[in-house]
Amino acid sequence: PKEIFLKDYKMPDYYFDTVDLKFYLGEEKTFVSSKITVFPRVEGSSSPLVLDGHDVKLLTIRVNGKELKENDYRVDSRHLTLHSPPGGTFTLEIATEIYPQKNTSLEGLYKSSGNFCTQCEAEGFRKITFYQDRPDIMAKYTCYIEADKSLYPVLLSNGNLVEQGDLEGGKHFAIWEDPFKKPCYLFALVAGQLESRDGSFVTRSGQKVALRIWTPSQDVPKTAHAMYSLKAAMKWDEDVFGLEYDLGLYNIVAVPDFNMGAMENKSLNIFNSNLVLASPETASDADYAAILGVVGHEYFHNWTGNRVTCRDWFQLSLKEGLTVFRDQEFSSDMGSRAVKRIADVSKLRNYQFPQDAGPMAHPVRPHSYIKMDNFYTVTVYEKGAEVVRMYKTLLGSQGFRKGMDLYFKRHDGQAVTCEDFFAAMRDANDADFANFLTWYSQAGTPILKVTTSYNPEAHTFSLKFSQDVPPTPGQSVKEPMFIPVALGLLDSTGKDMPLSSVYHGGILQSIAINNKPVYTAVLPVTKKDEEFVFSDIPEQPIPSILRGYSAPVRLETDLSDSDLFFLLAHDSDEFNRWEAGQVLARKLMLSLVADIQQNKQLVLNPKFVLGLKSILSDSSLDKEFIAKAITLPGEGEIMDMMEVADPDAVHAVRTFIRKQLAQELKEELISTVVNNRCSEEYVFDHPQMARRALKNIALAYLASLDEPEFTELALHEYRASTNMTEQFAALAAIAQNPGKTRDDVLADFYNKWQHDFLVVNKWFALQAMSDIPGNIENVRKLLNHPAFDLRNPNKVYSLIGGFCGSRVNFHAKDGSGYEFLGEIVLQLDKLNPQTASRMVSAFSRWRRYDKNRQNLAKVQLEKILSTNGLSENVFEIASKSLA
Ligand code: BAL
Ligand code: ZN
Repeated sequence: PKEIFLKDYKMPDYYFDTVDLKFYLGEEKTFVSSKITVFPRVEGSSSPLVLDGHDVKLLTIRVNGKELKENDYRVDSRHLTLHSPPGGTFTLEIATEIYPQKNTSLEGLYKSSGNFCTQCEAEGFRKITFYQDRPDIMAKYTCYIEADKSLYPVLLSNGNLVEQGDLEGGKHFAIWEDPFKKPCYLFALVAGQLESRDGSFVTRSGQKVALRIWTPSQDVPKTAHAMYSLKAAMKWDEDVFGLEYDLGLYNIVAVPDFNMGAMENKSLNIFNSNLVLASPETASDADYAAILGVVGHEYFHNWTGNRVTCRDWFQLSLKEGLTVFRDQEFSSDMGSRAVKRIADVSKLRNYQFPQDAGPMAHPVRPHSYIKMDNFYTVTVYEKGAEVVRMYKTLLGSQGFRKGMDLYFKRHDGQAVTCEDFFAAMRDANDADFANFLTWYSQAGTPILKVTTSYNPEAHTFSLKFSQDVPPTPGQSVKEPMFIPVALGLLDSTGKDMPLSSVYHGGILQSIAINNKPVYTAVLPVTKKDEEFVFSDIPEQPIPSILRGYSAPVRLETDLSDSDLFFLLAHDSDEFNRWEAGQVLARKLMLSLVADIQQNKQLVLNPKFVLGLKSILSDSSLDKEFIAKAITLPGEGEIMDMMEVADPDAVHAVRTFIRKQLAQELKEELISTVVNNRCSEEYVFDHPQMARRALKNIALAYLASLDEPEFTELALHEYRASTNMTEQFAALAAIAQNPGKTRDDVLADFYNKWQHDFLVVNKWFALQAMSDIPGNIENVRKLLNHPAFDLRNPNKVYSLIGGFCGSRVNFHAKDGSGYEFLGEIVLQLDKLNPQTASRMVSAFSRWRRYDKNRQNLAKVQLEKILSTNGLSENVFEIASKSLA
């Protein structure tokens, strides 16, 4: 396999102006013709034109209407090369044949539940026809679709429907025209038996937009929340960024077989069903929130991704980091900002930090790839969003908006780079971003250490920062990063102190805004070692550092436990209030892990219990915040902080603390469950969701005790629930403990929901993730369950992905978990390389474990790599993991 490098980027020799596509959809094969207006970048040049193509059969090729002879071109398994094009603008016509019914990779044109659909990002268009499949080729498209009318009554593509009609032989056609130039990765086609929920939106300039969400007819009632989310997103983008929708029609189609979550094709988004369909009975609050966020995300791409796109795939974060940031902000504004921030930072820590510390570590803008699909990662998306957030932290809301406005003014209709975004932010604000660009080029999570000291005579408070970026594959030496540190100082009553100036680099600098002191200052840490000294600090403060998690770093402070308990009780920054509790919990868990490894008796620090008790009983706090604050850090997060990860010890410690807390806070937890029952009709709003979140976590704690009283309580909640959030939480609470009750309730749940594939996926995932001993046998059985199908990505993510998330069973000492994954990856790779490569990633951090586990995992990786016909996707992950 060939590695592709950012440094080798070259402008294309040819551009495309217009593209007319024709699809004749059939049951065995589909005929595709394309007519492209091509012009050379340098007038008169007639260098060879190389088109990409994969699993496409070439029928004919014409230049300016004349069919080419065999020695005018060359076709191999991946390319079609025209040796000497005419040397000016010319028309290229290509006729091809493809086989969507046989396409299990779910890239290009394929069938999902009897309907045709497409997925072209990143490089799927080459599975439809020969093309320059790269994002800097932007053209205007028309699309003619012809198909059997009874089998495929709905025919959709990008842009506006300009004509449709019936044809002989029971066929019909539709012609779509997209007035906006686009790269081919945004092309889409859907044909099938679908019905729509219709809505409309009037933009602030008065344009009426028809909104349609398409699904099989029985699912239309479950699209109300997606429609609500779409309208909310359209309004929000106008209000916050001044961005309007630009066509008269916006389509969303839900399909059950989809590799990703969703795809932002121009005016024809295609979604994985689980991110569209929701009803209170079948979808949880988390599903509702995900739908809101992803419908928003795909809509926001219309400007950040579609109108302004990426020059090449290395720039992916230009659109994805920015669009994730935008969807995070949208969800924050629609719900609770603090809770959303906590959830996003938890995701970063649990998934991105491990990636940044492992063999697949790559910068937000990678330097190279073998298969681009492998770089749709938490680093490009979530760390990329943190990078965008730092611009906003440094510039403020208004400065950030000025930067965005300039970005669109300069680049609308263009394919650009991360530097272009950086330059727009800088130029719009006349800002000095020093070494900020290293966030795009250096991988690894920076470690930021801070030591503090108070001088009671001089009334000064000093913070000395020191930063290190750990080495990552291919990058052994790192430069210092630009780290914005948002900081507040609390006085002895817990109030924020006013801050007006700080000594930095020997100069007294004002941090006041409009001559008024601030309560949170943003300190620009740009060097390896740097000191900031606040003056006029009348008493020893407790510093609240990295408020709102102002930079994606690992922070190490000299705060004592009592400082942390103080922040947990008083910090006005809710994120840091939660964070103080998490720092305490991480310290506690690590020290208990050391105890267990030395066979010491485990004892829980009573101060920790009291700290959580006061949070749990504080009625002034938001209920979802309480739920987050009493949730212990994940096992992965703790293992990540250990020299050698010990899944058994970490699991035992987390289980011990949970049970101990449940025992000692029993009364509070019982009243939390009882007082948060509610008979109101389900509404997706923050107060109701917060209530359910708190009740559900309290129930989970109690059920962990495995006492009949609480099993009964959980059973009662399971039976009494009228929505999936509470029903599933009660099921999960019961399922913690092996035994007959667990088996009965799991069977009952399946019987109730077997007709609903999305709910059945939850049922698979719950069992797959279970930590009950020897669960591998159950997972192997579920592989043969009639509802399971290796060809459906969601089912794979639920059962196989879920199993890999169980620290104890996936990492079983006997290697049974690794062996299972090894077998599955090889089966899956033949069907769907993208899904197989996501699964094989579970092996990537094998070096973090003990020698025995290392050997067992290595054997599986070696076996995978030595298999003939392995996909580039799996090859890249497996080979980098072993390197
Ligand atoms: N562009 C791929 C799916 C998404 O990030 O929206
Ligand atoms: Zn996206």
